[in-house]
Amino acid sequence: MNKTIIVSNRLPLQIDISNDKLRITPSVGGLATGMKSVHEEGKTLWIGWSGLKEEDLDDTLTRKVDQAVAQEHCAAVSLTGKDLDNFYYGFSNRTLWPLFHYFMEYTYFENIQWESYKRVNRKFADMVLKHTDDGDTIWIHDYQLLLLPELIKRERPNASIGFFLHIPFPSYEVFRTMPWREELLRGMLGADLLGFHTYDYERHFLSSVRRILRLDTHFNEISYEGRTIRVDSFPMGIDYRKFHNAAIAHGRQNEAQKSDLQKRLDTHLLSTPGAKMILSIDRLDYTKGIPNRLRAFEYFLEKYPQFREKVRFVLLAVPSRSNVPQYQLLKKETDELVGRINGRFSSVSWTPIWYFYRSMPFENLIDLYTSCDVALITPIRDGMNLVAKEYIATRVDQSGILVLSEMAGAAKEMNEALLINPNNFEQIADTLKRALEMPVEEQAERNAFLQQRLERYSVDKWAGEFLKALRATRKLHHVMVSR
Ligand code: ADQ
Repeated sequence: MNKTIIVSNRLPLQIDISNDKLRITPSVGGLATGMKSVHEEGKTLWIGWSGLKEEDLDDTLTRKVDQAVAQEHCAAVSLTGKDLDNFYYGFSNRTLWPLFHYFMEYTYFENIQWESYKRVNRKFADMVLKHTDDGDTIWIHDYQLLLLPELIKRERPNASIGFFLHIPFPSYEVFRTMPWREELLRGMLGADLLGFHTYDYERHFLSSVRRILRLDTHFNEISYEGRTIRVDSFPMGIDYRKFHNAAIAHGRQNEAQKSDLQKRLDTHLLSTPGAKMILSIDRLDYTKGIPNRLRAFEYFLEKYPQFREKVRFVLLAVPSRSNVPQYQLLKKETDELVGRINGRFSSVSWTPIWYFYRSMPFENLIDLYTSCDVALITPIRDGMNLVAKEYIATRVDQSGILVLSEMAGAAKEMNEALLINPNNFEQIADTLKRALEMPVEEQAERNAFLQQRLERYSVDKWAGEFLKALRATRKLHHVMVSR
């Protein structure tokens, strides 16, 4: 019987080892949640890195890890510290990530890292080939594995291979600067179906294929090496019910059930009549526009002093890729900006910014989403942005306003949010004022539309639609071959 294989850089689980004992916990990230419905059917295998370096495991531990992940229907690809430096922190996060997000000044092109990227994609391919037969369906995720579709297609020509990119695909003018642009495109074209979050990314990809590889494209199809490849957009959703129901349960908590964070939030809201809270949540990443957001907030306090002592900005930044130099600089810049703004505007009873630099458990995310009147999400570039969707899903009484950057893929489907250009401080300050003063009726009207859409296009629908389209391309292929 044909199998379905999911491949991503990381497995959807966290492994902790202490005294040679393993503890496995499932990951809570968007991808892990999204694929849960597919993976839980039990007929799929998920291939990826376990999160543990090869050097840290002896033969016995390796065997234990393999057995433990196998029980979760997963298989682990083994990566060394050097692989991580060059493939993950190197080519993936110092070349592809900045380039695809239009941060050309942060983009390094280094041959050693490219060679490692090819080697690690080969390692993934070997693991996939070990576990697949020719008729299987294989769904590959994200920018760390751009070469994998071709490596598999060569050996499994009848497998249905799908590829989904979670970050933007940049315009041709940016992509063409990549020294290995042809190899990367040909790598991706090993897939039968290529999925992107938005139509724009799809268009950019098709344009690079036409102009760099000189291939013919017909609407969203590419003819390549006797195959027809389909390219389409599949905007990723969230587990709407999980967030919405958690917010309903949260609203029913009595005092004893509340978290310490919630108690602090309540104290603040009760002690300041008319107090409002603005929230932002992201990984500490330069694409997320955190310094811009802070400067825009500072400008807002300058321009509209009536909001001083009334509005608090809760900034939650999750540590990320902290051994890449740009991320260290960003951390320093963020710390300094928060310090400067708090130093400048704080009074005895009020601090304008509450800054958390850590990951938080799901319960605390719900505390924040449900307590804050405005979500201020201002990426400079973002493939989609799930936080914007999660915020709306938790607004059970349909109050709350989402202020969202036009540069996030999510803006394409969230027209009822207040959309801003993250580089326009004047516009952000005015929009914040508008959000804080918006009548509840208007908030409810906007959120009703947003919620309906998010509920309809939930993440399992996204996964289901992609797999349906992938299986349909296989049928199309069979019809064309038998003609
Ligand atoms: P990310 O860049 O990681 O994802 P995002 O889409 O916002 O960005 O997803 C972040 C996830 O992490 C959310 O589900 C959020 O709840 C969770 N999270 C954020 N802060 C947290 C915290 N402090 N503690 C715990 N959890 C936290 C990449 C792309 C995006 C794209 C997704 C999915 O960069 O553009 O939307 O993949 O394709």
